[in-house]
Amino acid sequence: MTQVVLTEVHGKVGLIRINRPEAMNALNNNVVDGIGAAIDTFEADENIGCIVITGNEKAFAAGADIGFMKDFDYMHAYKTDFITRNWERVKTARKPVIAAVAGFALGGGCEMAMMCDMIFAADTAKFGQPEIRLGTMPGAGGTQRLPRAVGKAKAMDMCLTARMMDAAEAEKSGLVARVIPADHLLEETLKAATTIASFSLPVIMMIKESVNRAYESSLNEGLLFERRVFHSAFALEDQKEGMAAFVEKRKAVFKNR
Ligand code: DAK
Repeated sequence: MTQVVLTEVHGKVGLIRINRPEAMNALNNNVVDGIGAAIDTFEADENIGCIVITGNEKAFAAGADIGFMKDFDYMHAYKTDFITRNWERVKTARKPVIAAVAGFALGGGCEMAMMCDMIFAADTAKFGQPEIRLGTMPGAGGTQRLPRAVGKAKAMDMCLTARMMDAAEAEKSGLVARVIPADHLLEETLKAATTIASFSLPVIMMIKESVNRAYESSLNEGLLFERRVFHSAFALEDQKEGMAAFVEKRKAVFKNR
């Protein structure tokens, strides 16, 4: 049987590839379970400092698998906690997760990418929430994360008209961190992930947690959270090493503690 999720380790980076090319990487339970299992493995591995999720050159993921869910009724979706059960594992990862998107990121695919900490897009990337065409609506964060990323006007436009946003517009609108020529997407994303993973792991996690607070709290609460975490960073051996290395004009050697 084809493995619908493949994993690789590149130095200190864990790479997850969604692998259903025959279905534009549509997300079903096996795919979402596979992504969750890969994240579990990479989170438990002290050597890994950053995780990348990618698809193939045609699609990151063209949404939840339409054939799989088309006959669901309300009770089935509710009782099985459709997708929610395994879906949120990306969100709960403590190490940074980067989505490397080429081609289509539609519906659940766009939502999966937005659940990651940042998106690097190939110049071929196309983002959209076209569920309205199927007689349904975004159900995994599209109506919530998209407006936070691109603002209400563009989010309404995309969710209500089903139009796609290309990579250039996505970068201009704040949905993606970088646009990269398609041929270099993975190489450049792995390079950035390797840079992140070269730093102190507890500091990486503290920064991720603090930036995410900005979406969950008022400015003052967020600033207080940041200040407390910043103060706690003085308890790290890696902070002593990082600052000593700067003063001694040498490269820091972090021990992740
Ligand atoms: N599901 C299943 N199969 C799909 C698919 C999908 N989402 N997208 C594409 N495929 C399949 C096509 O059926 C086709 O299969 P064969 O006919 O070859 O067997 C193959 O992939 C190639 O697709 P096309 O022939 O259509 O290729 P094109 O280049 O012409 O078009 C396209 C590419 C991506 C524009 C088009 O395939 C398309 O519009 N796909 C559907 C996009 C879409 O509507 N996505 C939204 C789906 S709804 C939730 C979490 C998530 C969700 C809901 C709840 N919870 C946590 C509660 C998510 C919902 C959705 O994503």
